[in-house]
Amino acid sequence: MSTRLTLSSIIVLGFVFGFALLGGCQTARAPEPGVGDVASQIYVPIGEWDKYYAFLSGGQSGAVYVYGLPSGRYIRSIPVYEPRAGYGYAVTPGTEQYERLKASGPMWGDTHHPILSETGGNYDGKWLWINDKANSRIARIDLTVFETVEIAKIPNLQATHGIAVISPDTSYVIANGEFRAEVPPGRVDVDSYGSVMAFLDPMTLEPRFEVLMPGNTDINDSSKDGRWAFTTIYNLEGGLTVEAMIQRDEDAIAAIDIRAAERAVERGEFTVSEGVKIIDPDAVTERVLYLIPVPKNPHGCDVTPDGKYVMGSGKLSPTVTVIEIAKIDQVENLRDAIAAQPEVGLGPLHTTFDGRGNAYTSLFVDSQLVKWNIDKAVAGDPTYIVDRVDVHYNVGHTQATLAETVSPTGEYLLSLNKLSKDQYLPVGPTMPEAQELIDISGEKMKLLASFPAEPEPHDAVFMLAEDLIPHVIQTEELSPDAVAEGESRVEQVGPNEVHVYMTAIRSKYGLNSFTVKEGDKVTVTMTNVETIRDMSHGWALEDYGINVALDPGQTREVTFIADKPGTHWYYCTWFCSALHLEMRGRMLVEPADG
Ligand code: K7E
Ligand code: CUA
Ligand code: CA
Repeated sequence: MSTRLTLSSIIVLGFVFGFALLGGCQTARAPEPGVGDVASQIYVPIGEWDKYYAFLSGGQSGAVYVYGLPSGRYIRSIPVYEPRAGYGYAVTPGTEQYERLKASGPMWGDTHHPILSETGGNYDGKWLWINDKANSRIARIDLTVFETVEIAKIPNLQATHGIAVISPDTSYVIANGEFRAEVPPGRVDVDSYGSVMAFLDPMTLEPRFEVLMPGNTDINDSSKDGRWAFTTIYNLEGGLTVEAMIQRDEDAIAAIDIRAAERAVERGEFTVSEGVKIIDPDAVTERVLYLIPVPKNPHGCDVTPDGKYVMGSGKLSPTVTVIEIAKIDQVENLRDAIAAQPEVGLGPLHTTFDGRGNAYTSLFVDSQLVKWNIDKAVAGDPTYIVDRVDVHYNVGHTQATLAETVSPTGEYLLSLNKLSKDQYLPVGPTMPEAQELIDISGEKMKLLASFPAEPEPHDAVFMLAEDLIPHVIQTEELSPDAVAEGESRVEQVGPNEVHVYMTAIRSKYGLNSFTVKEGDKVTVTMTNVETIRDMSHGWALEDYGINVALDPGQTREVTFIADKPGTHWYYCTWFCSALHLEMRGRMLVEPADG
């Protein structure tokens, strides 16, 4: 009887369920995290979107990787400091992107920290910045098109490492130089090596001023009210060798009073180096710099979502130092600003938050993430450790969903692991790095998924898809220099200079062929006149190393010397239609000798 009842209820349920599906209702969605089995928590049905965008540092690839979470779908890369033919990015001399990258330094980079623009302490979906540690650069990415739009070398520093947005309204982007060198230039003896914290205009990336820093500055964050910039310092010793850098039992978290620094600039209390105003905290009338002692070679620097504390993760000390921000300029002895120093495990590197009063610290040596309660640690309650989960292996950076904003969602956490060892199919002596997705919505953490990463995963930031999607544009707006349909043409602009104007649309270029003379300087301006999303075209020119990508509505330009006589086909590099292969034409280069 009970069997029959169950069976019939299943049939009824199945009927209702199937009916609902046919009706287009979203009852097939995966259950909310914390409910159901692990597979269903990361399963996003085909055709549906992930809840989060994840922007991951691409490490030595010099790119930013975009994933969807929780599925772990790799969506695309955003090339920044490296050419990427697939997007026609910076591969071709004579294009804007190539010339911008080239002018800023080498054609590769070492990216670590993606950061997002904020309004009112929440992500506003406009910009993403990422550093290049290897070449002292920073870049700005436009999130409406997921493209790099600005790259700058930062004066007076070596090894841009920590970067951060000054909350709550992105008043500055800050970037430190991790390595101490002749800063400002002219200081040549190693005893006076220095470095700076650069306060950059978020749009132009030019420093509005820089502050001279002691030691090796590492990771940055800001207070939620825009008053303080924080950075960890691991080499107050000023050592030049590993041994020398670990002499002292204490280094510091530095707090820079931004308003005081601005007032110092107003009073003219600065020197100028490489065109940038540099403040020496020892030579100003108002206190700008506070060094709060924290144990041995700290690494991560993280401000709690409520803005109350800044934390330094111990690295060589098994502790996290919790500093009460409101006390920094109130106490006589800066040690009195330390609210707690909980022991968390071996090799604490970074700490992130769920917005419910818990901190999550990555433990490199223990290969663990540890969840601990901030209030309990501050109150001296020994039961502050809530949970531990093993990760595979040696986690570096970790970040929870929206943990850097004033509104964390406390749903997922990404563990960015330095070694994967035996986790994936073997691919030779070097194995991929690993990223693991952890559900943090419940009391206990739950490891959900693992996916490999290119070297070297450092940091990640997340945006709720519903917050970013409205900003993402579907097609480019036609620029004033766009080539209109029917206006493709060749113009002789000088004795040895030709300007070609060409449209691209399925499945034809505006010109089937054009003729130039050997040695001519040729500029090709192309517009993709498509008006629907995803209809991209390319323009690759045989034997000239040229590939230009054209998003719908986009106009791009390339300039080159026609130094190879003969027939050179150009063709579309994006499979745009059934006649994609036929979408091509010829550049005919007449030999110079006639
Ligand atoms: Cu710890 Cu550059 Cu974020 Cu890597 S830094 S881990
Ligand atoms: Cu246009 Cu293929
Ligand atoms: Ca040290």
